[in-house]
Amino acid sequence: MLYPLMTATREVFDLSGIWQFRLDPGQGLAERWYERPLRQSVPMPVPASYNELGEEAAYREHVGRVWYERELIIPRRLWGQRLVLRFGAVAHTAHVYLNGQPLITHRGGFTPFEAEITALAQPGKNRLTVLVDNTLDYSTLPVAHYREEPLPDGTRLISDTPNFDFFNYAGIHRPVRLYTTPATYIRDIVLTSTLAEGDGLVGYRIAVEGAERETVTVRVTLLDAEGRTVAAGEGTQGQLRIKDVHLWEPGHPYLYTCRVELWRPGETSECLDSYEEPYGVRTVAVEDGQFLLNGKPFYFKGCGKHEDFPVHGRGFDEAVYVKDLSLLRWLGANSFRTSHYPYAEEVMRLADRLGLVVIDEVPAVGLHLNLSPSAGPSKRQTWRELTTAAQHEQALRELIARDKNHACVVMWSIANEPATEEEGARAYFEPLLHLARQLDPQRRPLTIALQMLATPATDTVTDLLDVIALNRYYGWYVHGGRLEAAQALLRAELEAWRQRLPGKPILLSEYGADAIAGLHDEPPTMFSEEYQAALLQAYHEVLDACPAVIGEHVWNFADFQTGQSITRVQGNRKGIFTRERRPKLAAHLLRKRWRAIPDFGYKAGK
Ligand code: BDP
Repeated sequence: MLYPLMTATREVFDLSGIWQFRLDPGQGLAERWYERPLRQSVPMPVPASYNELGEEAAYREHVGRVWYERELIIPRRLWGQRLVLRFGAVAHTAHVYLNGQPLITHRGGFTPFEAEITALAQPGKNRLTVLVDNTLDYSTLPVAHYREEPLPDGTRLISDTPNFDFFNYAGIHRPVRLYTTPATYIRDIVLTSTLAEGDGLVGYRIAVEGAERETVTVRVTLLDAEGRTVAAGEGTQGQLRIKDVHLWEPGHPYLYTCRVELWRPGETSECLDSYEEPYGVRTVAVEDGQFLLNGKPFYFKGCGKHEDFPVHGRGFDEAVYVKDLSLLRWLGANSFRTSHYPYAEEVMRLADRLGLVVIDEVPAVGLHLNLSPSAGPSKRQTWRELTTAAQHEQALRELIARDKNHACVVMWSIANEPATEEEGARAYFEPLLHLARQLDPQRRPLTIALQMLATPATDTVTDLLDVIALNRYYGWYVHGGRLEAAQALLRAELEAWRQRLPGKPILLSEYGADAIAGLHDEPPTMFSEEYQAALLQAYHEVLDACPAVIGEHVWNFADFQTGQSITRVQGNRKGIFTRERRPKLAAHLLRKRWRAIPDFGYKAGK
């Protein structure tokens, strides 16, 4: 799926701003609120989460439906073009209506969707209505426990408790745009690269739609960073050779531009459609226990993150994205994971540009019914009770369709902390892994971040993956406060993985400790800044001594909001930065370490 771009043949209109908004007490659909202008509405920004934008608990703890509406004025001169309405992301289910007519429904809160509106729209004023439902359950990604229970006073309590550790922000989270294309247009561009003796071979496949599809000529041009043509070809597929190619990698994020044009036969002055895709040439492979980027052993230094910030919650904010990636570079980090869902397309474009490597994760989190404290003592059968397979497949398809050309994406994370030790896990994941390998034109490596019950002795899935990714909390949830025990347990587990799956690289995809900024103690105790720093330091000693470890991602980049519970103090405090992005002691420790670790060849000779 192409990112909406303004080109010589396309226009983009941003529909951000203040929309009308109303919480739905339950009757909105039955009363067909979409058929007339929204009554009793309040102003609400788009894009943003709505949860923190009202002082009533009803906003914050809301479960169910809300309505958004705005006027959409379409200039008459656009008629004759394809008019497409595109949503960057709506959490979690969106029903879109135009002038009271159903337009599109989309399930899944982190990937874009779009619909052509040419048939329903009219020149001038239109009414755009979006019904958003934030309900999650055992069939959705992420997974939550939806419950309705009677209270002694005769009322009903509806709760939707996340089976994951971040706040279930909701709303129209990413930009809504109206864009145009000509009637015959470029629908998709697929790019791949291989290297041959210093040259780059860029494979392309172009999907064209529309009545003139069979007759147009497709021209593909690769431009270097100065805008000079370095290779060109014709046709819907082919391969271009870039002589003495500049490779994309951290420290050298060189981007070419792939310009695609449709030309009518005989026409030489104006092309029918054009699009420009930034493209970094690089290769990725897992070989001999190493993660190879451009053939060189890469060491991941970085963090798991969240899209999370005060006031707008999970809403799109390019200032925060720029700040975060700048802080990552300040730390000397070279990578991050999009824990626990796909991030905004704009973040991916920035990462390409800044040379940050990304592990791209689908929103498959909470696929374990025996992990959370609310799970209770009785052992549940996760893979019998959950019905997420269809949604998981859709999320994977949509993520790969969206991010397949990004140089920054070097690996797909198929899930975070699923019950891979339970019966049924292998049958659940095998087809998904097969699908991911089929869908990705660049055949990137696959991983799953494993929770602590998935050990070398119990896990049933990881032999199918390319990289073992471990989320480990020794010294925190297990033997809290005891760093010598944490080191011994981590060391033993790494050795056990090496024995079970020799030659498979290991990434520490999460490790960390909560620290309340400003809380100090010596000797370090849990929740102090000193303890967080000491725990990271203790892990680093073990990781450095283990050649199979190809990287370290601290949990988490910044403090983030969660649901209310007795283990969270206004959220999860494992950030090395506060929620406002101020550094804790640990950030300085990591900065010292990571600036001394090279991106490539760190473990050479170890
Ligand atoms: C891991 C999860 C992550 C949590 C973290 C924690 O992957 O989402 O926030 O633990 O407990 O299990 O801090």
